[in-house]
Amino acid sequence: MLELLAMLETEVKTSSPYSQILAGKKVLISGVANKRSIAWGIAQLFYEAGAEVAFSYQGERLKDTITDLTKDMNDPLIVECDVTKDADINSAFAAVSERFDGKLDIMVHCLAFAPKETLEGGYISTQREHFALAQDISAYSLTAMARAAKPLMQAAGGGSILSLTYLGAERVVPNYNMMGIAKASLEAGIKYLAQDLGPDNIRINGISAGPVKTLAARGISDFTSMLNHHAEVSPMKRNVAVEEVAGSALFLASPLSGGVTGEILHVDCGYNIMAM
Ligand code: NAD
Ligand code: 0WE
Repeated sequence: MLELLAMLETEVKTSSPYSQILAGKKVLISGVANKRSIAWGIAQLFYEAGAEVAFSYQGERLKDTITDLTKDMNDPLIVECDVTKDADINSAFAAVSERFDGKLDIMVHCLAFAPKETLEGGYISTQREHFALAQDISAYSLTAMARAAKPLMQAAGGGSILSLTYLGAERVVPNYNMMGIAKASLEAGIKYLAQDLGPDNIRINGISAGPVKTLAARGISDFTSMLNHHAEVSPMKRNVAVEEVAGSALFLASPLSGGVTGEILHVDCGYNIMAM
């Protein structure tokens, strides 16, 4: 019976015209920290859509986590890349190039960091070093990774780059503080990169996701009451699911979104349109 259900499921998946929309596409995904990571939701959907997925991670201890999560995938490349280190970016892309025959079709940038102190109290008290670190990891890293990905995407005849952002870039979200400034920089970077990469048929877009309870959210005090507020105010009267963020990522990564670049797509159950 279970076998029959599994077969039916496979049938439904493979008979959908879009089910293998990323067949044979070479993808690099950064930012998987655990099973709740938005990057992991995206990785699973892209894999189901036929992509060959490689992973980059921040620190040695995440390697086992990703190896464990991906045990049912086809022996993916899992490579260290702390984005604060140029040497890591260079060696990670060298490994990606070797694994993918010098080509890359899709890159997902799904990481951010600001020191804890900058996410509480007033933004006005942000220290110079904390500001620089948040910008380095959360915004500059997209530029550095896009530059490293460019020759591989040129070799593939084009590509699609995605990054994750948040409404705090556009409007004041209490306590998002330093991350809001870093996301504003990330979003402006997406637009300038779209100009630089467009002639090579490389698109770059952002997804502005509503709040999701991930590791990055767990450290935030009162995150639960924020989720409740979003669910009450948003037109859809609920919060967004990681699977929905992944669905929009699949659209932006695939030829379905050909002609879309430099765009920030809100995937937040409509929260951003509300004033009250
Ligand atoms: P997460 O904690 O699962 O992912 C954050 C990732 O950033 C981790 O994998 C971490 O290892 C990585 N990272 C931090 N510093 C790094 C460094 N120096 N080098 C390499 N990697 C580094 O949390 P998440 O919520 O899945 O976050 C992913 C992205 O989604 C972030 O850009 C975040 O700003 C964005 N986002 C999150 C939400 C939310 O509510 N969770 C909403 C909108 C946007
Ligand atoms: O981008 C984010 C969070 C990213 C993040 C989270 C942390 C927590 C632990 C960056 N740096 C750190 N540094 C740490 O030390 N989100 C969109 C989730 C988020 O974080 C908030 C939010 C929302 C939403 C912080 C305050 C208010 C709202």
